[in-house]
Amino acid sequence: MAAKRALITGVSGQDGAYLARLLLEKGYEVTGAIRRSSQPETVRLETLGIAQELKYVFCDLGETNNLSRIIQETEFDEIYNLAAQSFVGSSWELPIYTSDVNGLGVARLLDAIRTYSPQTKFYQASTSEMFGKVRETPQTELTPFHPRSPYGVAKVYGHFITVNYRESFGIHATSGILFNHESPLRGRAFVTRKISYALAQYARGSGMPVELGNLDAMRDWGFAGDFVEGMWRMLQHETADDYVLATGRSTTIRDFVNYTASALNIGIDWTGEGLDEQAIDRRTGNVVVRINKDYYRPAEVDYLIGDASKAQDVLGWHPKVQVEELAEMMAKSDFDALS
Ligand code: NAP
Ligand code: F7E
Repeated sequence: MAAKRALITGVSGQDGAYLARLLLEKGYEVTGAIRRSSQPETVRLETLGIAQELKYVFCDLGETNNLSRIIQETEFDEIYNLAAQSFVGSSWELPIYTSDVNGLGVARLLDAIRTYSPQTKFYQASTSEMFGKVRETPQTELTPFHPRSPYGVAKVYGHFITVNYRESFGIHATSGILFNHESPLRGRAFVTRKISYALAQYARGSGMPVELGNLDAMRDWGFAGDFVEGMWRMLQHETADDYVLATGRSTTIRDFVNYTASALNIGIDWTGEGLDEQAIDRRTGNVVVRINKDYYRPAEVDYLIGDASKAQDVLGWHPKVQVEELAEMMAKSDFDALS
C-alpha cells in the first residue's frame, strides 16, 4: 500500500517537530511547510534527528496563491495546520498580523482544500485560550468561548471556519482544542521554558534571577509528545469533530517554578507579595525569581483546566506525562545542554 501523505504547516515549531516524528514512525511521507527566511529554521527537526527525512515546501499562511499551489500539486491525505503567531503576549503588539495568520490563514487553507482536494482530512490547531475568561470549570467542547487576547480572538475565527467548512462542504475538518503543552523544544518566550532555561543557568552558576509576571495564573500543562498523538488520532476517526486535549490538572506558575527548582536541587523560599514577591535561594540568600510588571498581560486568562473525556472515550487518547515529570524533563534537558 502507498504511504500516506501528510502536510504539516508550522513544522519548524514545537508541535510540528514532534508530529513529524510521529508520522514518520507511522510510515507517512511527510511534507513540512516552512517560511522562507534568510536561514531556514529546522533546528527542532535536527534535534529530533529527522530533518533529512522530510520533504519541504515554502509556505506562508498570509499568501493565498501559494497555499493553493501546494495543495493542487500534491494530493495530501492529511493536512495539519499548526502554523500560527502562537505567542499570546505578542498578539497585543501584532493584532492585525495575528488575526490574518491565525484567523484568515485557516480560511485560505480550507478554501484551497475545498477547491482542489476536498477528500483531504484537515486538522486545525485550536486552543484553550479561546475559553479565556472561563464560563465553566472544567472546560469541554461545549463550553462557550470568551477569548482575552487578539491571539484567542483570531483562534476562535479559525475554530469556527473549520466547523463551518465541515458543515457546509462535508470536509473532514477537525478542530483540536488543546490546552498548554510543553517540552524541551518549547520556545524560550513561553513561561515554562523561560523558567526551565533560567533555573538551569542558575544551577550552573549564573547567579542571575529570572523575571516573571503573574505567578497566580493557572494552566493545565501536558507534554507535547502526548498531544501530537491526539492530533493524529483525531484524523484517523471516521468522522470529523471537535476535541479537547488536556490533562485535567491545573498548576500555578509559582508551582511550576517549585517543581523546576526541586528537579535542579535549588532550595527556594517565597517571600513578599504582589510585585515584591521573590523566590530566595535557601542556601545562598540569592534572588532566584523576581517580578517584573512588564510581563503582566493587558487581560489575563486566570485559570484553565480541561476535561478531555470525549477524546478519551472516542479516540482512546490518554496523556501520560504529569506536570512534575514535565518540569523535570525540561529542567534536566536545559541543564544538560548547558554543560
Ligand atoms: P510554535 O512552536 O510557536 O510554532 C509555530 C509555527 O508556526 C512555527 O513553525 C512558525 O514558523 C510557524 N508560523 C508562524 N507564522 C507563520 C506564517 N505566517 N506562515 C506559516 N508559518 C508560520 O507553536 P507550537 O507550540 O508548536 O503550536 C503549534 C500550534 O498549536 C499553533 O497554531 C499554536 O497556536 C497552537 N496551540 C499551541 C498550544 C501549546 O500549548 N503549544 C496549545 C494550543 C494550541 P517559524 O519557525 O518560521 O516562526
Ligand atoms: O503563559 C504567565 C502568563 O506564554 C502562560 C501558547 O502555546 O498556550 C500558550 O499560551 C501564563 C500566562 O502561555 C510570565 O501571564 C507569568 O498566564 O507560557 P505562556 P499561554 O499564554 O498560556 C496556549 C494554550 C496557546 O494556545 C498559545 O499558543 O504564564 N506568565 N510570567 C508569563 N508568561 C510568559 N510568557 N512570560 C512570563 O514571564
